[in-house]
Amino acid sequence: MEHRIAHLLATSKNTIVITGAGISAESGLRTFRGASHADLPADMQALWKEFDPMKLATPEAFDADPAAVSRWYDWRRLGCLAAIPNPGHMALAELERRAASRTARFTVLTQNVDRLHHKAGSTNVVELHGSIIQWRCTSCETKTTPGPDPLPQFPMPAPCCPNDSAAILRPDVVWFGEMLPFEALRAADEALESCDLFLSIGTSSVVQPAASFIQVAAQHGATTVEINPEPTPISRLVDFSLRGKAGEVLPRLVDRR
Ligand code: BJW
Repeated sequence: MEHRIAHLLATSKNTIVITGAGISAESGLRTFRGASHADLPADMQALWKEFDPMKLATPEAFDADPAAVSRWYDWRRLGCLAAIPNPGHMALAELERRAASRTARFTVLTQNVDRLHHKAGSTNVVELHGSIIQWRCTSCETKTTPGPDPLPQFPMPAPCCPNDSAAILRPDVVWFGEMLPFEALRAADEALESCDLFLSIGTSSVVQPAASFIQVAAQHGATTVEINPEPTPISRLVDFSLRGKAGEVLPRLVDRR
């Protein structure tokens, strides 16, 4: 099966990969959901097993307690800044380079906010759920990239708004109930229209609208592949399901050309 998928990767004209937290797990970043792992310490289990998403990842949570939400996101921001891409990220960057050399398209739609695809060298990356590395002013939307030290104050006043004393920064991520960035949705729609190969990697495929992209791709005639160590709601719908870690499966696909 891997041989067949490697062949598809080498010949497709428009590949889309959607990635989720699982691809960054091998870089030491915690997933949100997924099976508990006896071999992992409690502080490496899925985030939503330890934290309540409704108290952290919604605009209502931020309105109710901006200090607590900002502190939690700053803790995660520092973890993402320290993380380095793993062989899964590197393999996707290599597949993009190979696609470019034969004038084929290769797009990474990522739900991840960690910027590890960029660090690995991927250039055509669409951040569906924003970025934790970037923060934005709640008043004027100006974006800013805080440095590598912990934010000194919670909530962090927005330096771009000296005339709005209530303006504070928030992470530039997409919370539950918020719209995805218009530009990201437009880029995803446009790529999906002519997609002939769609890979879903390291995502539980439960969060909308990202979870539905694979069906859109299939409706346009794309071959669909999932790479995940655990079954998900799309496992029975895809053409090929590869059970394994992204950091192990993807380099094998790259090497098989
Ligand atoms: C490995 C591995 C290894 C482990 N290798 N794999 C339609 C129906 C029902 C509900 C809705 C709907 N449309 C919209 C909604 C509401 C909501 C939603 O989908 N809710 C569902 C949970 C039910 N969606 C939204 O609110 C979205 N907005 C929207 O649609 O706006 C319009 C609208 C609004 C209101 C009503 C209707 C329409 C916004 C979603 C924003 C998601 N935000 C988060 C937080 C981002 C900031 C942060 O980082 O804190 O995004 S939630 C969290 O989940 C994060 C992720 O990007 C997202 C997806 O998670 P992901 O990446 O799949 O990770 P996991 O942890 O779930 O899975 C990891 C997988 O990896 C597992 O399967 C493992 O097995 C695997 N794995 N190791 C490969 N080594």
